Amino acid sequence: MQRAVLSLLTAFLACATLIWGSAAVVVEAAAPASLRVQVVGGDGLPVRDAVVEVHAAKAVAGPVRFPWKMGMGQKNQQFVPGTLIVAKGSTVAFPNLDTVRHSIYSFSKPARFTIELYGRDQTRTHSFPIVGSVKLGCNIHDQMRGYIRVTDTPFAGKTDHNGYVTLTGVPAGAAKVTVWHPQLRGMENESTSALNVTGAAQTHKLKVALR
Ligand SMILES: [Cu+2]
Repeated sequence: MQRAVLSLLTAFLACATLIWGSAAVVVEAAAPASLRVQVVGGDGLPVRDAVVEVHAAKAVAGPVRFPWKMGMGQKNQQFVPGTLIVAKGSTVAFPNLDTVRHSIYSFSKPARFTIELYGRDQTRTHSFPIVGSVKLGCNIHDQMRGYIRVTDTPFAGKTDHNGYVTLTGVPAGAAKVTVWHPQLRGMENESTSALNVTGAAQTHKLKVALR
């Protein structure tokens, strides 16, 4: 009796291993390729807070969504985060987390607007229906600078302090990669180049000229 149970168990384990093993293989094959991009300046040093956008040859269906908050706070007389990527059409919240009042203005082409002074723990919102970059300022505090990058691709991210950003799920094939940074030399502070996405994990180094 005991032996019968044991052999049954062995058979079950062997079967489970087989199923588990093949499932693991399938998952691996279906996993989206990750594309790692490093942005460096002319001196070879990493550029942080650069926005990298990849437009694949094949359009991606469905709305663009990002995992981070569509919010730009004001804290310690700074816009936080200093650079925010949002999907085209997003509404961004601007909570004032300071004890002093702030205003917000932008003269940038994709979104010209003014939000009058508002105080502590108050929030204002603004929508961004046009793709491009928006430079924010405050009428009271001249040193306050914030940037909103409005994009229409889900493959977008901001570089870390080592200049790296990882974009997942980019379809293989010919693609266009755009880097934006407020100090980048060139039209609209952008630099665009062609890129072949292999479908496997790959790292792509992009050199840009900064002011
Ligand atoms: Cu201010």
